Amino acid sequence: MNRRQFLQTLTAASTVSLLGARKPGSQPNIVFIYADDLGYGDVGCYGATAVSTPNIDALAAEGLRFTDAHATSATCTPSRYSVLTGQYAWRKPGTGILAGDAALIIDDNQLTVPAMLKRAGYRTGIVGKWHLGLGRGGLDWNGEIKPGPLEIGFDYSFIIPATPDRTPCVFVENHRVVNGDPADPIHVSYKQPFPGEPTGRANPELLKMKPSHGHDMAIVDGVSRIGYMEGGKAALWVDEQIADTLSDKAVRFIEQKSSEPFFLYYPVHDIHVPRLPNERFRGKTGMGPRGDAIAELDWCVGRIVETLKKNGLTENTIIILSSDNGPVVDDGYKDEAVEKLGSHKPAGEYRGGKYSNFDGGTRVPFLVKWSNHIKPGTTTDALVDQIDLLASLASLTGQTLRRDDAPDSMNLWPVLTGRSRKGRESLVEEAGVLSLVEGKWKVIRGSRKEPYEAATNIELGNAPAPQLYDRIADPAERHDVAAEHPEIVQRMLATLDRIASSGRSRA
Ligand code: NG6
Ligand code: CA
Repeated sequence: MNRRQFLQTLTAASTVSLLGARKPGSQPNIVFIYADDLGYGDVGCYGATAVSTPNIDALAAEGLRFTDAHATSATCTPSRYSVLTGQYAWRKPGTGILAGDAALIIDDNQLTVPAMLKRAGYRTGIVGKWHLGLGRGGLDWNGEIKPGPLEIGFDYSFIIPATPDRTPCVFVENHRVVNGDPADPIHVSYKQPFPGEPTGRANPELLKMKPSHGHDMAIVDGVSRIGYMEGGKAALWVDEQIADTLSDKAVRFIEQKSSEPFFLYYPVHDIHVPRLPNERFRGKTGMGPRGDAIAELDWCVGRIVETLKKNGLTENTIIILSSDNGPVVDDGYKDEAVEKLGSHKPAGEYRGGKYSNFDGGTRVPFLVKWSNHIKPGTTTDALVDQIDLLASLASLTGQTLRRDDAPDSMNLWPVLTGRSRKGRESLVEEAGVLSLVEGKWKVIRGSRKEPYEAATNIELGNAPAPQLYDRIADPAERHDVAAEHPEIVQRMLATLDRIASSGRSRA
């Protein structure tokens, strides 16, 4: 450790203990807005011009913008699992994209962000997309739905169980389906259709938005989904109203009077498919529903900022915004996203997108705003990962983690607040295979998987031999230099194996 690093560590340590020593009630509130499938280049403050995102841009203008921040995975479930538990999802089998009837994948004994903050005296809530499974298998949607968010540390929960394109298409508030009707019980299956229920495959004439691939099972609100369901007619959501419903619940959670600080995890449904923003946003951009969903997302962000302001909470609330994986244009519906994309670059200058081993899969917008603590309008190229939120927020709230808690989460609180530029030295990214980023290098493991997916038109970045990219000279990962540096490839693959076999990456 050189002198500068030593001083940084010292400053970080003393700040943490000072904050930790604050009296209960003076801790800052935390809102984590987690967009779905929002790409690096999809918002104004990261270069988009075809869509305007004034509220998201304002977070950047008043806070800190990261240019090398990552989701741990190029798809939803593993990223969300990693954020909440501080453990790389790939360590645990069964953490790929989950069906809507999957069991909860977080164990009872795992520390989570909400459980950790609860320990520090926070009131904790989730409003939005869950996608981490519910129950223990064979769940009865008409009874008590648990274990779920409340069992892993949230005091309040209002969720979309899986994704907007997966059944069941109902909200679950705490342990119950909202507007569930015992006279019209809900059944869900991912194996076979229910007799008498129309499907996208058999009844395309009933659809207002047609699938381009997959998504030909149960029809809800004129849109066919993944998975089958029957019953619960009064409980079914209307896609065009999801943003309003969720933002109402988020506002209500913030405005609840209590002496405790709050943590709101707000995983919004935009801009995942099916993209059906409210009519207020229709035509707001020239990019069709995908662009209009970005406008709706921006409105959701604005509503949170407004609510904090109205309640005098602006100064004492940290807002963090990011996305669970990179962008996809055609994710299974004919919604004009491809036709109307124009020159917009959803992943910015990066290659690939959602599902991809290339950086377009995991490099995402990441903004942190905290008035009077973070210098407005700053940008950092420090390497950070969303998985670091757990250890970082533990440090903010003066808590020490046990060795086995959140084994891949690093305390980067000084970096997340702009007091240090020294981010991670390395990180593991998960897509089709694992990649290791270390300093300026990134190695992608070799595999026999498809290099390209025709349905989504995404370069997945799989290749039989390991690939090596220079992230500084070649951020778009166009020139594989593995053949020129076999020793670096071997060393990095050995490091990756060591990180995998040791079960942890935090020292
Ligand atoms: C894929 C779906 C895609 C999306 C994704 C999960 C098909 C053909 N594609 O399997 O539409 O739902 O899963 O997205 O069904 S995520 O953001 O939740 O990871
Ligand atoms: Ca996603």
